[in-house]
Amino acid sequence: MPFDHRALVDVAVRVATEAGELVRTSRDQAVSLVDTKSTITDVVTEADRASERLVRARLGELRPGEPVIGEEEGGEAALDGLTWVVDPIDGTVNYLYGIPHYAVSVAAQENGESVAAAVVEPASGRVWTASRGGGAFLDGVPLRVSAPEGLDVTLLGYGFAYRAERRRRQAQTWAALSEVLRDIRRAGAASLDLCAVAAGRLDAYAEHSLGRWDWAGGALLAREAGAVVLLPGEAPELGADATFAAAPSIADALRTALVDAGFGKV
Ligand code: LIP
Repeated sequence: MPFDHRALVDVAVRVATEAGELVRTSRDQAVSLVDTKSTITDVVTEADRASERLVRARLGELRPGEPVIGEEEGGEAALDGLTWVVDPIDGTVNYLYGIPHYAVSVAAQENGESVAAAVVEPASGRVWTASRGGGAFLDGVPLRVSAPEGLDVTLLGYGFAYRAERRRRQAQTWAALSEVLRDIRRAGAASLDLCAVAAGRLDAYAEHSLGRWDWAGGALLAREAGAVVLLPGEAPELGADATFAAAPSIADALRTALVDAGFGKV
């Protein structure tokens, strides 16, 4: 029986909002105990862990029997049916530094494709939502991507890898791209970068080495708002682990410019 995507969005909003409130109110204590993962800059706080524990517990109550994949505890996707994909704090470094630009992202996926999502910003209270075929919204207001006339008036969001030697190569790419674009922005939370594309606050976004949890919610919002979205593995010329989202008016030109700047080889 097909899933009620609208009902799934409501569940995602509910649990992401509850987790976001926990994250927001526990920051002073949470950032006093910080661990690292892949590199010294890849941090995790007790709030990341507590947020994911809360989301898992609430999904277990509201959607019993449906597996969860989370950034901190991992997990396996359902072979047939629904899987929940959770980033308990997307933008953990921002959270650590007290920069109020981070989110809790909760998405439902069927066979690896996002069908419902909520990206909640605890600091501002903004709630980004989308369902497959149902559109994308910020606080209930419909979203539509921008339509820049060319790359010279395109604002691109991006992110750096945690590994220093890859960041050096990425920086060379952005130096080349800065000559052809309006400007570039590095905000530090992939889900919110993808939401920004959906809202036309960025014209495009590109980054390597995201986890499923980073893009699961925001990519659905961007696609539902009309963006061209390419997930890891869908654009080999941009790199096997590239995530790309762009306004249709410049998507093809930007893909070419990224390749010419070496983005696919960093
Ligand atoms: C972050 C992403 C961001 C990326 C960071 C990090 P996290 O996710 O949202 O776009 O540049 O390196 O991966 O680790 O804060 O959930």
